[in-house]
This record gives sequence, structure tokens and C-alpha cells, in this order.
Amino acid sequence: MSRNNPLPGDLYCITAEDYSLGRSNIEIVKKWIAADIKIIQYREKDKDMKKKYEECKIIRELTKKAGVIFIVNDDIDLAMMVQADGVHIGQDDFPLEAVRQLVGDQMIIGISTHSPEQAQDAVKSGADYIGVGPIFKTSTKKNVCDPVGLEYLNYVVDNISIPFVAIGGIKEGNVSEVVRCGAKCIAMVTEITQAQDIGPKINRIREITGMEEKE
Ligand code: TZP
Ligand code: MG
Repeated sequence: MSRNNPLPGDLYCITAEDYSLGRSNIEIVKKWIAADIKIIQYREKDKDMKKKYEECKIIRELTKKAGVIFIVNDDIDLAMMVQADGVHIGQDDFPLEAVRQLVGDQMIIGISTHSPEQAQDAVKSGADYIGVGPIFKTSTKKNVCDPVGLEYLNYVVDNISIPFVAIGGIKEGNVSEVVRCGAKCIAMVTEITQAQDIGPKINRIREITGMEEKE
């Protein structure tokens, strides 16, 4: 795990228990690890802190054993308590520089961005990677801004030097467009959490995109 190069050229998987066909986050994470997913983000907006802490403790154990990067969304204290590899923040969270001061120099910090200005600011503030999206329309995230489309993704590919992950409304059926723009790391939430057959789904997406399939 390295702050310089935190994102694999592969899928970036994010939990969403409400959209997981009744399966728990832990069950889903185990399936991702079995499918050789290399980065997992814990994202749960509506659970209480105690529950989140318990789940993150387990996910930290599982990811550590498997050598998988573990990122916690939003909750910097939670990320630190469970010794996650990183934290992912949004534009309305604490300033990135302040988060860096708190978490120290080992932890990965990712930040969601929706415009060229935000991407430039993220680079200046010392982000280790940026989220780029929502590329397409999504109803997974509440209060999400309008899709930024492939235009902003193209801007990032051409102008931003730090790693980035494309996110938002990306599905098996449109992922090739995103890859064609130059995205190497792709986040999908519901397309994967809602798949009945998660392992085969992941491998189908890898085949379409030319990402590596598990042997
Ligand atoms: N950030 C930007 S869009 C989004 C997040 C967390 C949700 C993406 O979910 P989906 O189901 O892949 O559209
Ligand atoms: Mg957030």
C-alpha cells in the first residue's frame, strides 16, 4: 500500500448495504476479496457509529489478511480507530489540509471532485487521489450533483497528474465509454452490490474493460 499509487487499474468497490439484495456488508466484502478486488471503501450513510465501527473492524481484519486497501468514507475518526489505509472525503467535509494534519503522513486521503477547479484544488491540497463524477446519472448517492459527463473525465485525463477513480452511474453496459476516455480505476456501487453473482459479474466487467481477470 502506498500513498503515491493507491489505485489499482481495476474496480474500486464501495459498500451499500441497502442495495445488496439483503446480503450484509461483510458477506459482500468477502465476495470482493475472493474476486481479487484490491481496494474497498466502506460507505454507509445511515448506520449508527457503533455499528459502523463493528463492521469496519471486521472489514479491516479481512482486508489486511488479503492485502486489500481499505478506505473509510466520511468518518475520519472511524478510519483512524480501525487503522484503515485511508479516508475518502467530500467537498463539504473538513478541509483536506486539516484532515492531513489529523491523520498523519501515512494515511491515503481521497476526495470527490466534480469540476476542473475542484480537481486543481485537490492537487494543491495534497490529495492522494480524486474521485471524478458522477459520470452518469445515479440515484445511489443522495443530494448528488448533476452528472459531469465524460467531458470532465477527459479534462482530468489530460490535465491532472494524481491518480483518479471514475464514479457514478457506471454499469457493465457503459463502462467501455469510461475506459475509452482513459480511466483506469473505476468505481461501481450498485452495479456490483446488486449483482446476484458478484464474482462472475466482476470478471465480466474486467473482460469488457481489459482489466485483469483472476486466474
Ligand atoms: N459518488 C459520486 S456518485 C456515487 C458516489 C458515492 C454513487 C455511485 O453509485 P452507482 O450505483 O455506481 O451509480
Ligand atoms: Mg462524504
